[in-house]
Amino acid sequence: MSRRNAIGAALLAAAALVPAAAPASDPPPSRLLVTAREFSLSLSRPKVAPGAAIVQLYNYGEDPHDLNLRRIGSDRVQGIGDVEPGETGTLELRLRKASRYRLWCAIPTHAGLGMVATLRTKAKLPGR
Ligand SMILES: [Cu+2]
Repeated sequence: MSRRNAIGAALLAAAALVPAAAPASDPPPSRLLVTAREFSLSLSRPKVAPGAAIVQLYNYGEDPHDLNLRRIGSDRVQGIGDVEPGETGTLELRLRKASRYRLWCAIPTHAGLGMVATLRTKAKLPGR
């Protein structure tokens, strides 16, 4: 084998090691930013794609806040614990399609003062 052919063979071998692209059934996660302040929760978008999701809570307020999330019709609560002012907390979860989720801050009195929001998910998974 000539030197040039040897290099070519090495490049082909390296190309075979490059991982295949992620399958269409595994789209990138939806992302939602929730901004907390006294006393509101603002969503970066009202509706996101179902499936894997990354929710972040940014505390733009002066007091600690947390974030709880429950699909309407379910008892399961997922959440982000206390986040200090200026800090961000992150939650990775899976969202069901065509659902509504209640979001709230569970620190006493905060939800009643307005720290509640509703998130909706689209009917279809992305890429299907
Ligand atoms: Cu709060």
